[in-house]
Amino acid sequence: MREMNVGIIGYQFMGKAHSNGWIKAPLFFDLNIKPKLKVACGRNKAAVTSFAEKWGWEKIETNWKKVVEDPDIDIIDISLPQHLHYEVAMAAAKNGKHIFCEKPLAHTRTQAEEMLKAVEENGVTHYLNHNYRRTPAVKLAKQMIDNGEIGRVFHWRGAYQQDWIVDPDFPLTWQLKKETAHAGPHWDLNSHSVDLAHYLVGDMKTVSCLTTNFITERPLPTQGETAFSSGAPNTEMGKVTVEDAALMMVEFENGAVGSFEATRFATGKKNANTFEIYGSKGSLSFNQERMNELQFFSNSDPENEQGFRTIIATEGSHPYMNNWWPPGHIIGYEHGFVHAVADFMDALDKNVSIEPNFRDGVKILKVLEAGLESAKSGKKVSIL
Ligand code: SOE
Repeated sequence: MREMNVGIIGYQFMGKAHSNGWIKAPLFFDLNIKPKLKVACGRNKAAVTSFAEKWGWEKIETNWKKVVEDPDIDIIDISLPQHLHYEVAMAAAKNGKHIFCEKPLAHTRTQAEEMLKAVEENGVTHYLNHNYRRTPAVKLAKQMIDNGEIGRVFHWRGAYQQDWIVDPDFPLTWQLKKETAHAGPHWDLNSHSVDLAHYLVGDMKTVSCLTTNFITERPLPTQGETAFSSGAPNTEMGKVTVEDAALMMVEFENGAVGSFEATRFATGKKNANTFEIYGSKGSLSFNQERMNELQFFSNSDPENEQGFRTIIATEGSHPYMNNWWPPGHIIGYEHGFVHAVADFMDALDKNVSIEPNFRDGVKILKVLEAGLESAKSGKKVSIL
């Protein structure tokens, strides 16, 4: 079997999720090209060495420039926080590497546009990892909408709710500072919801948005502290420079209207990436916390039997499912990353593009940036 060498840059939460994808995809999917876990890169030598040993990366590197310039590497996996995507992606594209990039695409829309130009000019395959598109229930929703099963879409209602910073003692990690995160849940979470809305409903033309902060100062992080692991308490405080919650309303080009809510203050909601889509013939509703299920209401059901029904999206005929287990043997969060790798390798094999990609990433950041502009001005903003 043909192989392509992968160099991964970043080794934390997404580094693990992506590594699992590179490992599992050729085991569960019939791929013509197999990804080879060649080099893992990170600044902390001890940490990246232990990551590479655990996940089976052949060697390590502490300087990302050496990885993107290495003629032996075919694919660069950018598993870094988004403020670091630009430099790596630009260099990878110039060196002719295919790119598998974590979301959101970039820190700013301008960077994203330059990144798109670079990958197109260099003719490399580019993928942006909005992983939820490849949840079987979401893919099924897409098929049902395309088949006209809910008719003309009137409403999109998206809410992405988490609660990991409700505690005022939660430290000021990189996600809470403008210089590293650009914005708060509006960038981190609304980027996913806007991607799903683009995928399922269509492009948007205007946006109105408000953002707010509940906690404006937090303890500075201590050594080794990250968003997902706590360290020793710190009494030194720093300013939160991104929003804590963002609420957005949009008009779609096809006449539908939509709302988005992104927050890290929805106490009790851990990773509730939800949407509801209401159409002329029926409706669909999804909650990532119950990701194997899709709720479907159909006007075509006999009137006295109508109601939302739960489709367990695990039948072999549901997208991706025939590669996994018998019906009812549900799958999880990590499977979306495996599906993404399988589709990415397939796109490389067939020399076709894959979605979402950097073009979609630019489109998403246009919406989000218009949202921030609207939140600042208090006015409705056109997406240009
Ligand atoms: C943290 O908010 C986070 O890990 C996001 O960055 C991911 O994109 C999302 O899928 C889960 O939550």
